[in-house]
Parts: sequence; structure tokens; C-alpha cells
Amino acid sequence: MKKLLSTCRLYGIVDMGYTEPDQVEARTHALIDGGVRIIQLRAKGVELPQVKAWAIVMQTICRERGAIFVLNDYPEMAAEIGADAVHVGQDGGSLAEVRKVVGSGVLVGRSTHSLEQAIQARQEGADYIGFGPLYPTGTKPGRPSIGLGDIAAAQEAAGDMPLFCIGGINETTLPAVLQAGARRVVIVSWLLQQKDIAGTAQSVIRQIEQA
Ligand code: TZP
Repeated sequence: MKKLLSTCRLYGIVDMGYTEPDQVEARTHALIDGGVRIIQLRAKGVELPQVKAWAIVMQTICRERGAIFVLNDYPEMAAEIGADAVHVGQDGGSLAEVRKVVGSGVLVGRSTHSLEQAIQARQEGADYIGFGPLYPTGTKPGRPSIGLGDIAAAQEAAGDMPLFCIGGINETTLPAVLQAGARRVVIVSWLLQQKDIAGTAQSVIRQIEQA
């Protein structure tokens, strides 16, 4: 899984704030069709049995098609359903505690919102980090944006730990994000709102590879 993670340029999220329940399966497939090999389920404020049902659907598809399935927020559930990875925020406890719950075979990702947090996540042994929000975004309302200025330094500090820039990335902002040194990105709302999710993902991956 770590080897596959190291090849990932675009990280997709099936965010239930932008996804109808009956689209979970189709969107997971569309992202994989578009070349995305790491896909998270993000279902804020949803009852746990429902989250678990969607997680099992996505994990099954990702396993069949060779993508990494990431569950946002719930280490116990991630362990229970055999998720490939779990993603936790700054309020998700220490990574050592998370690892104790999920075991050594599950990748652990962490959200970071500053260079200092990126450095700390690496010291704590995160398998990858999200770094942002670079721009203000309705997907994480109220979270201050951090801009592009620290991307290169965070990238440097991350070393071989994959760092995915996140927050407000779309076709207009992507070139500046890449220009600032980003080598991997997470795109949520803009990608999910495209008519052709697979084609758009493909084009984003191409742009990142050419940067
Ligand atoms: N963490 C930092 S920004 C963000 C998360 C989950 C949301 C990014 O979503 P979008 O829609 O791509 O701006």
C-alpha cells in the first residue's frame, strides 16, 4: 500500500456533502476510471451505521480495482471493516494512539494546517499528510486559509512522506498551486461537481505530472 501511495498524485474524496447516497458507488468507480488511486469517504455528521455501509461499498470497489480506500475520522471502524487507511484531523489524538487502534497494516494520514504541524506529523510517523486549506473553501467552512507560501518548505520538511495540498483547488487555482511547488493534491468539491469526473481527474493528473 505504501508503494501505491507513493505513486498517487491526485487524492479523491467522496464527500457526502456533495454526493447523493445512491452515487457513492458510481463516483468511486469514476474516480478510479480517471486514474485516482487513493479515495477517501468523508461523511461528516452522518450516523455511524450509514457511514459503515458506504465504507464497505467503497472498500470493496477499491480492493477489486487496486486503489487505496481511506476512511475519514473513525479508526475503530477502519480497523473493523479492514480499511486500507484512516485519516485523522488535528483533533484526532496522537498518531501513536491511532496506530494502536488500527494496527500496523493500516496507513494513517493526518490533516495539517501549517508548516509546524507538517513537521510534527512527520515526526509522529504519519504515512501521508494533507496540507491546507490553501484557499478558503466551503468544504471546510470557518477554517482559515494558509496560502501558497509554505508549500515548498513543507514539501522539503515532508521528505519522502507524501504531502497532498488541499483546499480550494480547481482548474483556476491548480497552476499556481503547482507553481508553488505542490506535487500532489486533494480536490473535493470542484472535482465532484464535474459532469465528467473521470476525464477531469485524468486531466488534473496529467497537469501534475507535467509540472
Ligand atoms: N481539509 C482541508 S481543506 C478541506 C479539507 C477536508 C476541504 C477541501 O475541499 P475543496 O472542496 O477541494 O476545497
